[in-house]
Amino acid sequence: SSKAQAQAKGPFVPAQADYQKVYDAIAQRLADETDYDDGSYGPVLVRLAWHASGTYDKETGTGGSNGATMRFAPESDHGANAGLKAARDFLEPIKAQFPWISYSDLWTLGGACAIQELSGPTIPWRPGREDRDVSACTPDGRLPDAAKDQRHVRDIFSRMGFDDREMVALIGAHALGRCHTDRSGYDGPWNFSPTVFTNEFFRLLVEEKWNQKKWNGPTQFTDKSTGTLMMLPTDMALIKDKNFKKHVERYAKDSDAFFKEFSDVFVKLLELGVPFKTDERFVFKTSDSE
Ligand code: ZEM
Repeated sequence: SSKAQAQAKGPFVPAQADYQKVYDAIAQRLADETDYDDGSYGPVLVRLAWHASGTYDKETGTGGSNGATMRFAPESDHGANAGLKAARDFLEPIKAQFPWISYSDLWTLGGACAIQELSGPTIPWRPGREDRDVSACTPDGRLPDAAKDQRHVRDIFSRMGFDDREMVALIGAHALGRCHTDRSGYDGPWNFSPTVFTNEFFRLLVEEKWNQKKWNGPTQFTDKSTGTLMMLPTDMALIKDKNFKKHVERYAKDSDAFFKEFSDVFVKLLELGVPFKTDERFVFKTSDSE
């Protein structure tokens, strides 16, 4: 029919199965490329998705994952984004294989895939972000500064539209990955399994004794038991502030609550400011379930 012909000639409209192929390609590359950091690009992919999204300002509606403006200077050169080229480059072969996906969808899908592949909760994901040009770059200073205190954490995350509980849940992503002296200036991982998504960040925060590290670098904290783990000043703020601490204690005891609440708030983070045309979210199969 003429309708079928028109559809055949129209632009390619990807379906869930097409996005699952992208997910699978990212998961396969994560499994293949183990010669990096603690053996996985997963943590830095999560950080890319977070920094792409965490520039959102609810008052002006600017920033957020829509646009993928971190491809361009000045945003790529913002101090907070140091090291994220590793994550962007990791995803380039995926973009080449699936040229129809926008960078902004790809980077957020990369974060969702990494969380799931590193044994974290399911992250339902919605397509529809469109890339924007350099003029949409956000000003420096929208992402949090690890040297600061609870007031700063609240200022930054309430600008995105999050409440205390959501802020604490989100920062639980520090179960993953590590700090690099040549990126942020800080050094070390938050726990002993930095490539597995767990509630260990919270458990260690409440159960360990944390002392200020004696070194020439920026102020950070180290665990009394082994001296090999780290906390940032903003991480310590989560137990200094009693409204934050009650959620830290809850997540330390209840991994299921953390997984559920993290998933909800990470989905929200990845969608801030995006003018979606559809309400439907996709739940992707992990590599071990297929
Ligand atoms: Zn992070 N984060 N982050 N974070 N982050 C680092 C690493 C990682 C803060 C911060 O300054 C830093 C959230 C919130 C906050 C991840 C995810 C999320 C590093 C180390 C710093 C300094 C960077 C380096 O040297 O490579 C601050 C101040 C935060 C809030 C107050 C939220 C929210 C996240 C996701 C939901 C992840 C996964 C990493 C590990 C990256 C890697 O390369 O291993």
